[in-house]
Amino acid sequence: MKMRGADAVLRSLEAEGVDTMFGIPGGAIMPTYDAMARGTSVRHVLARHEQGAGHMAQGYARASGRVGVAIATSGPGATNLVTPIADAWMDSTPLVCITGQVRTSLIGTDAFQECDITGVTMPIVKHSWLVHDPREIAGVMKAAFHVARTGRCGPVLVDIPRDVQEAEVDFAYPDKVELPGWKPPRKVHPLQIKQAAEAIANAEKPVLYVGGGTLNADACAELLEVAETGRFPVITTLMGKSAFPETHELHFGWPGMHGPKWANLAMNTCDVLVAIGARFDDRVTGKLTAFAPGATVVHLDIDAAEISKLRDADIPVVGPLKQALAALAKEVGKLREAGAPVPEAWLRRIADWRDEFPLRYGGRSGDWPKPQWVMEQLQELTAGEDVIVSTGVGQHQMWAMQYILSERPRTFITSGGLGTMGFGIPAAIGAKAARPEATVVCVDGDGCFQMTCQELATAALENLPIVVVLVNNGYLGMVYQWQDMFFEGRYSHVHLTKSVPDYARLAEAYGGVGMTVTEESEVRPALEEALQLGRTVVVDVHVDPKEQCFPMIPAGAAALDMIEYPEAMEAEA
Ligand SMILES: Cc1ncc(C[n+]2csc(CCOP(=O)(O)OP(=O)(O)O)c2C)c(N)n1
Repeated sequence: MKMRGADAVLRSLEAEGVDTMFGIPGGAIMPTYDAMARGTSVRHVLARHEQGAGHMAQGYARASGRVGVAIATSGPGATNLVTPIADAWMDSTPLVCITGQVRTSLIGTDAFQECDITGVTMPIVKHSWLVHDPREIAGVMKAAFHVARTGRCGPVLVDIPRDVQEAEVDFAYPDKVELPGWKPPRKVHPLQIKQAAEAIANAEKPVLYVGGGTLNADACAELLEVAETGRFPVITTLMGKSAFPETHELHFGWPGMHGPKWANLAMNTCDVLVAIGARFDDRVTGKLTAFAPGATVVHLDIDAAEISKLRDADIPVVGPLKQALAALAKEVGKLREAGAPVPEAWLRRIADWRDEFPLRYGGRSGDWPKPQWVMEQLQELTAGEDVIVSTGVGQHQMWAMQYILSERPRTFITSGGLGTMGFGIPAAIGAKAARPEATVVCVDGDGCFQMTCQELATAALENLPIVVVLVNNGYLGMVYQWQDMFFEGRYSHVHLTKSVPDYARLAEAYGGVGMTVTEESEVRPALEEALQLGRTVVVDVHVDPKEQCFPMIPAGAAALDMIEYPEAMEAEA
């Protein structure tokens, strides 16, 4: 069928089953926006900043399991997408970013709004294409979606010059992908599964260390089967949070820098550590050479490059996790039936540690509610409901990890690898677009909020209502905490103040509802109301600015050298 390149882009998105894309128009992408005006079944959500559009596409992808699509113009539009692309790269989020480029005759001439965006993003995409010929569009789009979602998920970029969008082309969407160089593993090796099953089923002190790859692989049901068949304790990373129901008796928290002591004790004293779609990130391991000493490591991952990257794997299992975990559950079941011992004593020991070293915070120390207590109220009010939580980056993110219990897959969406402040609000909007029936809550910090709060207009006007619970301590809290603990209390440029801007009035200016809460007694009613309203709401909760996030493993320290909630603070409280 004859059409313009721009129409071919939209017909390709439709052929891929895309229902929503997020973006902002501009000169070099105008032909494609004009094609939208002429008609497409794909909903376009108009963001207020391309970074917002990119994080929305990420939130959409993480909540739905489908590929997120972001679209922007050349030059500054494209460079504004760099942070979400890097974020998606670090957190293995499937993303197709489409950017306009200056006309092919102008490329390399420093033309208006020219930027070599395929060059800029080279190290942070799985692949990118600069489309020179309109006849390439259909094949490139097919390949882009295929690469983003197969193997280890991640971002790709399709850069399309304006004249290529305008040129006429005979469009046919291919059935097959022609990519001889891209062959992600499709099968797991039965021998690797057998070896893994034997090591795990016979372990005295096994731990399943579950990362975000499990969610990406849609392998949560299979994970549950492995854990329940073998009665293995499960510890989920920040990125793996929600891959396993957190009220399940076999769930034992989150590892690493702000993980509870019981989880880090279990990870670091286990005899068989089973990493499942996890990557031994430094925020999880602390000092690598001191991490889980003596444990036999079984590592399951779709990406062979992760095996023995940081910690040698004794038993590698490379392949799709859904298949691998299903096979592993079967093998473990056979071994259990044949009499392999169930690690009940080990499960009891971890549960005892949990009783002995619970998460702690002090009582009220002054005029403000404690942030952890606010998280507990949010947990109580949302337990059992269809709620998705996104977060910003900082102390509030860690408290959300510690106190909000995720029950269903894809219900906790956060920026793990890149740690991008400003991720929370747009990611929540994208999640709402993917799952309109769910209540979407963004737990944000006052610093993070100010990086992307303009997207509240998008939420209000595009009918994508979200509830922002602002943990407002008036500080760049996590940096304040580090200055307090590691820089002898020399606070340097971390004070924001709680009341500028007036967050509630700002929310109203953006077409939402604003509430300011300064008293403990007001917290629950405000949250209750916000969760019921069905509108975009910002609940600005002024919390104790002195509260810090514990336990904490200082960067580079051994995991077991963690700092616990200081007695002094407790006494003061
Ligand atoms: C874009 C970006 N800039 C800087 C940082 C460094 N950083 C990490 S946490 C943090 C403070 C976040 O403050 P706030 O949003 O108020 O959250 P809090 O820690 O107080 O809960 C900063 C500045 C970052 N992670 N991302």
